[in-house]
Amino acid sequence: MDREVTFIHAADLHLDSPFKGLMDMPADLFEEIKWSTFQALEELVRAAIDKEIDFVLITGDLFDNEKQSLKAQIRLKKAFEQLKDQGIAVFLSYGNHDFLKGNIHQVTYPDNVHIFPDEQVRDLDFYKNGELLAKIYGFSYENRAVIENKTSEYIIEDTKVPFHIAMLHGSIKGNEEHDTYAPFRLSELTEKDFKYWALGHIHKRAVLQKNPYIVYPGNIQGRHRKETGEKGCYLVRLTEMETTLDFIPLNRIEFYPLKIDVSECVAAYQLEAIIMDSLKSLKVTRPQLLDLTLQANDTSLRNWQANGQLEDVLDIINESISQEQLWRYIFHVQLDIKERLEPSETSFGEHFIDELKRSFAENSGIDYVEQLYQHRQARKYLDLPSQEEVSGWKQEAEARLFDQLLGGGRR
Ligand SMILES: [Mn+2]
Repeated sequence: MDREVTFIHAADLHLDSPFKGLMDMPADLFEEIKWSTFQALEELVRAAIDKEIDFVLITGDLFDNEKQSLKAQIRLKKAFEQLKDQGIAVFLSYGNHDFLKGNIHQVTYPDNVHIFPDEQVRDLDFYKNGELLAKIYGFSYENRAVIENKTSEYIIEDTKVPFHIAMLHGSIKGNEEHDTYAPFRLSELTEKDFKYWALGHIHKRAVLQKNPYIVYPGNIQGRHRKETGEKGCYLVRLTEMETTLDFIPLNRIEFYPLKIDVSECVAAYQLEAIIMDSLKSLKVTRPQLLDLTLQANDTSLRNWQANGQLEDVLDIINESISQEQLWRYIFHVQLDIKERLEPSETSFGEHFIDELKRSFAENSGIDYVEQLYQHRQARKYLDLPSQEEVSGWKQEAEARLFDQLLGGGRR
């Protein structure tokens, strides 16, 4: 008989994320945004019940930080109770954002929830109708970082059990975009006989390999402009013969990058109509936070930004689109101006420009922001930015600086 299990694989819930970067938004929208991680969790529970799955796997970073907000713990407990009512088990491991030693609250979860208790890889049993159907392997972070490779600790002993599933919160060795925790090589995972590798840590969903499946489900709700598009979890069905995977979107609010060409505008007021037209042409299925890029061929746009006219236009647009049932809001804007004067045409020598470019290339950018993050008062409120964030800031600074220096002669 071909036996089967079905489960949901989620990770990086980051419940109660503070969305600090959006605090300037209208208060009612900001409230809604702050609830979004909890709503995504509700969607997850609904999907688990609708699809009548056997269990849920959550591979680390359930909470946004080690303090594990009490609100998040209570919500999570409720979610787990709803799953328990339907006979659905939960297997969870803690990650680098919610490591065990940082936990200050003492909420106890219902007994359908199985937690990996420490940093040693262990296996937990899943029984269905009295049969030991699956073994789930994993570990939890005890401290903020696990830097050693854990793959050698994943060992299958009881080969009579039909399904072996591994949970691992970490990243591929040599991945420089993210902090490398519990680093692994793909070959180290594939050479073992696990049916499925349920990864966590990387917030962008990715199926790294199909035989066996090695999967990052990504986070369940985007939290900033780099976490775009649909976010959710995977519904996985394992039989002894095959594995099927379906993505289920859970996010309540979507970060949406949008590029609009406004090169035909000759006066600032014309921006409004062009932007509105292009917004109207888009299909909206959930509230969106728009990260707008305006493209133009000359620097008038830069001037409209400098004299506040662009901001006025965006305020008017936001006022209108934020009233819609499925609201949208432009929370970030950047300019992409094609025509740049050659260095020789400016008052700056080529040598100076080259020097500046070299300086950007050689500096990571962290030196310039580090002081702020180390400041005694500031660090209470600010989390250290990721490498990705810092390099984003650097790119933006570089673009602005060169636009102003090289476009300066045109004003
Ligand atoms: Mn995470």
